[in-house]
This record gives sequence, structure tokens and C-alpha cells, in this order.
Amino acid sequence: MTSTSFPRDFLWGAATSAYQVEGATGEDGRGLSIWDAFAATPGRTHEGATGAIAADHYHRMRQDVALMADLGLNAYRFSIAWPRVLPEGRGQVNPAGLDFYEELVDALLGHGITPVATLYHWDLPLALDEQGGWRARATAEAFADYAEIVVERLGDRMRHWVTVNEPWCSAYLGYCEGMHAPGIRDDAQGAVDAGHHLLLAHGLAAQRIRQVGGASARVGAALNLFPIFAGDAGAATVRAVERADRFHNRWFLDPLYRGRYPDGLFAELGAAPPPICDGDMELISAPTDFLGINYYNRWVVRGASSNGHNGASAGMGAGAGLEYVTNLPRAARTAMGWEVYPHGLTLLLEDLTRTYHPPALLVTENGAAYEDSVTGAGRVTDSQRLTYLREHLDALGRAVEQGAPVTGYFVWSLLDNYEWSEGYSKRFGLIYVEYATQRRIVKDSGRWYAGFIAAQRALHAGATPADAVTE
Ligand code: IFM
Repeated sequence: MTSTSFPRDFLWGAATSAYQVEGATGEDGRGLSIWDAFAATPGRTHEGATGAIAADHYHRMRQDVALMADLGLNAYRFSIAWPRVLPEGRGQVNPAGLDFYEELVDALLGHGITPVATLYHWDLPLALDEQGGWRARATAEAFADYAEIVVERLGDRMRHWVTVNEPWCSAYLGYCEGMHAPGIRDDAQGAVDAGHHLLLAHGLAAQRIRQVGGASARVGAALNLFPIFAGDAGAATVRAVERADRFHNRWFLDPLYRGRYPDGLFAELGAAPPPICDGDMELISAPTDFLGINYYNRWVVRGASSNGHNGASAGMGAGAGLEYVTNLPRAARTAMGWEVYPHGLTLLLEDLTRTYHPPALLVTENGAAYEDSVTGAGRVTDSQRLTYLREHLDALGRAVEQGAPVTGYFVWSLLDNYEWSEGYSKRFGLIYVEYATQRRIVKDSGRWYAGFIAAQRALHAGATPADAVTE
């Protein structure tokens, strides 16, 4: 491990999001979100699971912050539930909602943990969905007002703001594939329009955050990004690689960093360009302080006309000309079915640095679901996750050595939690949650990560690596 390559003030954290951990969805004035409605619709989530209780973090917040401190985290990425702050999405503020996040931030600061708040992690107020959701431009404007309200309250004590999390998922999975709220299927135009309004929401909110939060505010969006590999050497595959890159990466990266959408994207999605007003692209591409990267896996693709039928279709509409190769020999997979490919993190960070020159990169999510269980001795011996983290941290170190300006890394997730349409069937946590009792058990991977962080600290404090053994 190239431990010395990480800067002294590097953020070592873990991440969660509001709907996935908080529970208490009907308490203290919180309004409904699109996920409350989606999860309550029969057939939408695994075993009909909802986030109504989740990891009960709303009630156990102090205990959870104490656990973070025990692990030695110096940063925590959480999300703020828009419907807790503004139950109708705009208008009347719910003071109890803001109080909760203020208490959380103060608890973190009390333990020396840097708060990193995501303003939108998929829980759109249901009232706004009823007015068009992300397909409506007004939702982006409402988001900017909400951002301003939050930063007015918390901006005197924290400075890291992630505007939107994985807008690709909100747009595409929410409006075209239908596996995420609001669960609309086959509306490619809706997905394209939603994508634009999510980007606009980012741009408008970033502007407000700077106005209200002042010069010390640090703002960026978090994207789920994938290195794309060719499954064979055919000409159709070369085109498929470019197409997959546009679809998965450049749809959001190019507007943010180049002020334009990639040529061909909308036609490939089977849609017209979104309604872009004067000034939108300038707002969207205004400089940010960091790019958040959520990295889980790579995609290997090939042209649909290549031999064989062992890939999954791209889900990009008829005749997309793109197949995902899913039968890679010797590929290790997580419980999500995602290939474990640590080198992809190095490649992605290097490529982003070279291509888009972001001033800083934050790995806002990286982690793995595995089938965890508690031993008779009360331990969770999750050796696969431990190995996953070790290998990805090695990969991160290599990118930093090559000059990628990475300033922080957040494991997804701090706690086992509600994995959206997968319900509680997938466990990503460093900390096991026994849902029947809400007992928390730090997994072996959590202990290992704590040791890794302690070793980093010791190195910077001048100790020799021998004093700082991680395992
Ligand atoms: O749980 C999600 C998270 O909400 C967004 N990024 C991917 C994670 C794992 O699927």
C-alpha cells in the first residue's frame, strides 16, 4: 500500500443517504417523498420494503456518530431529506427538519468529523412530483430555494456541499427504466428532460450556496461513473464503447465541464434535446470545487452485431447497438452482481483528471454488498468486503501517486441500509444492522478500515509504518 501518498488532511469517511437510513418518515412534520409512494406501490421493491424504519438513524443519530468516532472517521457524507425541511417541496419550512440536521452536524463537529452534506439523494418531495417532478423546470428552481434555506441554517458551521447525487439514476432509472421512483417506464424524453433539470438544479443551487455560504463553501455534484471496456476488437464494438461512454459518463460530465451535451446522445436515447433556456449551460458548467465520484464497477460492452448472445441488452431503447458483456471469465462479483474491478478506480480517476481537469476529486462512494451474517461469537467476518476495500484503497493510492487530485474517500456505506428497490436484501455497511433490534455490530471490514485510517494518521504523525499495522 502506498499509504504515504495520501495527504495529511485527506477525508476518510463513510456515506449514507436520508431515505436509506433515517426511518421516521412520518415524524416531526416530514412530508412524503417519491420514494415513500414508490415503495408503497405493490411490486416495486423487494418484499415490498420501504424506508419507514430503515436503520432508525433519525432516533439513533448520536449513537451512530459515536460509532463513526470509534472508527476514527474524520468525515461523514450524509444527505438532507428535502421533504423533512420543506414538506411540500417549497413554501412552508419545517423547523424540526432543520433542527435534526443541525444536531447531526453539531454532533459530528463535536467529534472532529467533517460533515459533507448531499442536498439531493433521490427523495424528491411528492408534492413536486405531482407538478411534473424533475421533468418540470420549476423543480430545479424549487431546489435552489431549498438549498438556500439549508445553507442559511448550516453554512456557518460546515462547508462541503454535494448538490445532486447520481443524477443519471434519478433521470434514467426514474423516468425511463422505472426501477427507481417515480417509477416511470419508457419515457426517454422524460429522462432527458429530467437530466437537464437535475443539472440545472445543480447549477442554480451551486450559485446560491456560494452566495449564502461565502468563500469557504465547497460545492460539487456526485456522479456514478464507469470505465468502459471493449468486449472485442470489432468496429461495431468501438462504436458501442463510445456510445456507452456517452450514456453512462458524458451525459452528465460534458455539460458540467464543457457546457454542452455530447453529440448524438439524445438521438441514441430516442429523444429530442431537452428544453435548454438561455444561460442554462453556463450555469451548469460554472466552476465547482470538486467532482464527486461514485465508483462500483466497470462495463465491458460490445457491438450488438458481434457474435454471441451472452450479454445483457443496454436498455437504451430499440436497436441501441450495444450489449453488456456479463459472462467475463474469472470475474469476482458482489451480491449486487457487479464485477469487482479495483483497477477501474485508478483508471477512472486518472482519466477524469486528464480529460476534465477538476480542481479536486472526492470518491463520494465506493463499496460492496455481500451476504453477511453474525457468527455465534457476535462477529461479522466479512472478508470479501475487507479485501474489496483494501484493493480499492490500493487503486486509489495509485491514482493519487499519478497526480489525480483526490481529497477524500467515502465507503458506501456506514451502515447496512435500505438498498432502494432491493429493499433490505443487500448489505453494504461497515456496520451490520440487525433490523429486528436495530443492534449495530462493527464488521471486520469496519475494523480494518479503522486500522487503515489509524495507520494513515500515525504515518503523518511521524510514526514508522511498523507502529501502524493495519492487519
Ligand atoms: O445505495 C446506493 C446509493 O444510494 C447510491 N449509489 C449506489 C449505492 C449502491 O447501490
